Amino acid sequence: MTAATTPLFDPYPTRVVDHATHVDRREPVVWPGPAGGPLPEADLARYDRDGFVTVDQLIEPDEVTLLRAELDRLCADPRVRADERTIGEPDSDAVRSIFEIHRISDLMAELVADPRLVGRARQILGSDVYIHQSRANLKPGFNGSGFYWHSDFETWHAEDGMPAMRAVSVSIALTDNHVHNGALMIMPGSHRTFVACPGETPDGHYRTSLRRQEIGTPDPATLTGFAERHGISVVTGAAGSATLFDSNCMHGSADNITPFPRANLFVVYNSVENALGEPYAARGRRPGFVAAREVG
Ligand code: 6CS
Ligand code: FE
Repeated sequence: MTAATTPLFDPYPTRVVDHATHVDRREPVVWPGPAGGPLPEADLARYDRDGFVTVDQLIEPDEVTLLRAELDRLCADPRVRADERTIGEPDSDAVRSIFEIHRISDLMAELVADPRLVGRARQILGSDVYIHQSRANLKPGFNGSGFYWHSDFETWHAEDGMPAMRAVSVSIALTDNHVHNGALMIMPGSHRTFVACPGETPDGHYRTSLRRQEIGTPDPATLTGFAERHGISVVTGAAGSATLFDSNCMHGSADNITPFPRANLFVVYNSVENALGEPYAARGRRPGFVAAREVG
């Protein structure tokens, strides 16, 4: 087996200069592939245009109840709390995220393999898919911290060696996502521009970036221009709804200072044609629990 190597040409150079630069997206958003899938044409068109689409009640209320109880069970389990895949809140001992949750919980494993999710991912990516990353973001009431503006692809390209923009995130709301409790914010249309970020990737960056990301985030001037050009959509939805968003959407979410948790399950499906190589802008690979390297 030949060692994976990073090609000499990098179409999306990032973290190499001290200022943000823009590169037009090279890949399709909705990939051609075997026809058919659960998403109606209108949803595919909206996803192509905006970079995201929301599906009301993708999962049923009784499923939500079971998944919420499972999440509570995991958060109360001292072994889970002590696991390196569990990330704490920066300012409290509450849980911020549990990564690779589909390998920790059988119930979550069942959900991420559900055709209601996988079928939509295959339809958008035009190929078979595998799970690049899964996580629960708990965003508890009163002290659930936010996620600063970023493109996931910028990190997955720079730090995980993801070659192209051919991955989709599915966010399943396990609690009601209101405008006020830290809902996902996406700049519609931002997925069509790659924003290279300043700074150099520190060794072991994930140990800090998963708690509070600084490297791999655009500067305020760039974000101001993007927000003026694209606007900002606040993605709300009842528990059980889902949002599918492209790997390169500029997105973030605010702190949650309300009593109402915003607990979402995120699954990232990557095309089997887009398997990870060596990082494009980091000295070492990230661990498998944030960037899976087995495609099958
Ligand atoms: O670094 C990552 O892979 C994670 N960081 C963020 C802020 N979003 C995507 C992913 O969970
Ligand atoms: Fe993200």
